Amino acid sequence: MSDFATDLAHGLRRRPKRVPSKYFYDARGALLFEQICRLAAYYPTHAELEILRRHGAEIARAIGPDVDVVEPGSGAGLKTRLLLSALERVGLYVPVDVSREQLHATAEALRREYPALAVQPVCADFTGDFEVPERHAGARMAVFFPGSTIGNFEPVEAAVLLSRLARLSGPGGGLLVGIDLKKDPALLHRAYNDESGVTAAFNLNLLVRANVELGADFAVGRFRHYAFYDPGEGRVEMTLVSLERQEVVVAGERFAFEAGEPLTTEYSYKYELGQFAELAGAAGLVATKAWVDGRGMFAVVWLVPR
Ligand code: AVI
Repeated sequence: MSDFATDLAHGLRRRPKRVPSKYFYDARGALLFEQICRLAAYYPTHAELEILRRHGAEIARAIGPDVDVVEPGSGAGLKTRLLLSALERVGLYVPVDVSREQLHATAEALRREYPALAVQPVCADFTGDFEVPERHAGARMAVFFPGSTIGNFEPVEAAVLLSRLARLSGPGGGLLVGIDLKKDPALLHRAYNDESGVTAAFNLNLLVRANVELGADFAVGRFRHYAFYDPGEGRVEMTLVSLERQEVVVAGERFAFEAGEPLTTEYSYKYELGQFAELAGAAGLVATKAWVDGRGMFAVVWLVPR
């Protein structure tokens, strides 16, 4: 059985029902996510790009020259270009992603744009173990983890992931991490419930993917995208709510949904800078610098081993 089948069946047995958000990103999911990033209401991308454009030189100074860059969950690469252009003498760039086509297309484009740069893509799920290609002696490693992807992990898992990435970066290196900041819940609501319905399509695509890849029989029209901010938990929760009592078969197993029952598809944690520094501390990292956009929506943090 595929990991997707195992994880989905396992998540459907839980109460409340859950599925890991990493399964959003099949080819259609990746495209829908790119569309989300272009929405005016989805401020994280715009805010992070503003930070990288405005503070690129200072970020490059914090990271230092002669560095290799690894990017887990690399995606389409606009932020990557801003970072690579700001840094002084990058030897090697290692994008790590599950989407093979996007990974190789991005790698090819970067090789053309940065002829002096060695680009060695790794097709892997960065939440598991992955090998980084052989590096030249003495190379320092910066792990670039933008987009607030760290927010999609529950705090304990996030600390585990940060400490794994810290081991990858080694003693002289560090992690450049994008985090979404706590803010007016009305802005969060708009960002995760856009009027054009792109986020809804992105969320529902998980069921489409299960039908196509696993032969599941989700009646996609009988589920509704529902995202809300829980201020107590400090996270946006994306759910798919069953509009009626129904049964679904996944990998030969039958699952019952009550009318109104949610399937949680994603958590997106929002942090205060101090809170995130504490989380990083639990992973053996110190936040030495942070850059925030003009509206105080998003931060890019440079973390180094303690
Ligand atoms: C990838 N990740 C950081 C996005 C987020 O905001 O948590 C995924 C997303 N979900 C809904 N819109 C965007």
